[in-house]
Amino acid sequence: MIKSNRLLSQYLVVLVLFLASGRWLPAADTPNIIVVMVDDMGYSDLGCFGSAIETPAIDKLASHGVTFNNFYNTARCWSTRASLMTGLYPHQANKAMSFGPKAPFGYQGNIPRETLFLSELLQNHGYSTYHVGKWHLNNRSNDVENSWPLGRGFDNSYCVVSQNNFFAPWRMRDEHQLIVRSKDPQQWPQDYYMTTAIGERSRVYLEMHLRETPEKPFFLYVAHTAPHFPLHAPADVTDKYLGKYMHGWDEERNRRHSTLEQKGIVVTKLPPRDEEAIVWDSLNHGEQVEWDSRMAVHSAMIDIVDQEVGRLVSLLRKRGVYEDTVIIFLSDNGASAEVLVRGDGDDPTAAAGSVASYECLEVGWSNACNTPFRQHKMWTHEGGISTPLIVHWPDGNIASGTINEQAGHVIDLVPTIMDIVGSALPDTVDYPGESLLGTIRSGEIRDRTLFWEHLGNRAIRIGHWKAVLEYQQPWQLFDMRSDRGENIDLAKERAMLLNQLISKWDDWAEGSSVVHWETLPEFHPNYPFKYKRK
Ligand SMILES: [Ca+2]
Repeated sequence: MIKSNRLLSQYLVVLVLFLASGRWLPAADTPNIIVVMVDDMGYSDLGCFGSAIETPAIDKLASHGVTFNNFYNTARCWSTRASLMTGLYPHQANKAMSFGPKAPFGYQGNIPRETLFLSELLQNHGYSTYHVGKWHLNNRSNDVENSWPLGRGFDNSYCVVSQNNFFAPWRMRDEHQLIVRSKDPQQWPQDYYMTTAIGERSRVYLEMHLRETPEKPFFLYVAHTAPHFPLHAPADVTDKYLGKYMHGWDEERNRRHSTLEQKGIVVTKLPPRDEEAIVWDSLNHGEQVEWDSRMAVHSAMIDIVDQEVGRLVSLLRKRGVYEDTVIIFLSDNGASAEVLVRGDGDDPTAAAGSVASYECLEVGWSNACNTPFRQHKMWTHEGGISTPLIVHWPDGNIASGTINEQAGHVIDLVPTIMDIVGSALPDTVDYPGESLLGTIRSGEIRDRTLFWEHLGNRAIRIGHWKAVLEYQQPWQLFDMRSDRGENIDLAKERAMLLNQLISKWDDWAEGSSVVHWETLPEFHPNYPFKYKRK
């Protein structure tokens, strides 16, 4: 009986391999590509990066893939998405801000029609292309259709338009249709949750693809809106984490810092608590319970993203396309210290994470989520621009299970993905990024020169040196080999080196449509926001 079972299973394996190689798998040199991007996740929010949040599916991608620990985004939602899609710095794509046609190029918000998107490049290379979730690249002009996913190279798109309620996102673009539903959460299914819906549609597209165009490789871009505020999550998942953060943000930072060092992901002195954050011990018990619940909801939001990643991976396995699918995971910016109430406002009597609440992490927890770094979303210090980047590709002959210290930036993903699929980049464009495929396979490290500008915050990294400036503050200089916590400012000690870096930043700014924030006052009368003050 055992023997016949074994024979049967061997026969099934052969049958599956035959069917797979004959029809269901794309050619070996054209793997499928999945990009999973999360929104406002802190550097150490994944379980494998030191948090207590349960992310087993993403942790497994990391342990079987290559994890970049020196990878960067642009510090903000739309600008990172512009770079992800175009391979350009956001200013070069006219998407540093969305100030409209009167602003200088770079800050208007309309990505030029002739700037090709990753989706268009892959579509031209024979890929079926699917978008699910956040977009944030539509513009202010009347040419709305052209700037939505279906106008920019995606065959199918399920696009979240309103992001102010995870239980009732009342405006969506489902393919070409703008769907406007009730704002009243009572009119929505009680088990509706946006992250789950995004995961479900991802699997619907994947099943549809394998049913209808299995001969083609696919590109699936899953842009989760979690864990961006409002802090919303189903109570049963939040319950898992309630009470687990009563130790406060200082202790949480210490725990994460310790784990990051033990794992060798980042070794640096932990910077002091953000000066805007309240001292935990000065809070009374009731206040601590309230803050604990916020972090519990944040944890639940990431936990649910992970569950959806797990379901997607299971489907890839079930359909026999797991081995030759590249999965790339990252966050668009660091955790956010913003204090904003949008949508229908916050009912202070509502339970944390529930539909009538509208709360943010704020500075204390954001500081902890960005451990071991300084600052938050919107800053160009390490806490604003750093993200884990995980590249998982079972058939890709990659250095699986390694942590890669190569400095990289989201501008590298277009060159990397086009390198992976074996297609040349358009030679009409001077792409600022580089393919990471070589280092994904060999682990070899090269010096890079990378630049940032957002809201007047600036940075440049050359090799292990980073110069960084907070708007209206002096430039600082840090050694990234030993001080990613940005604790020891070497600006005075290494003034000549700093001047060289500043000069390079100025050259880059001039050649990349970056203007000095000081020259744009009419476009941002309310800046700088009080991003993190309670
Ligand atoms: Ca974001």
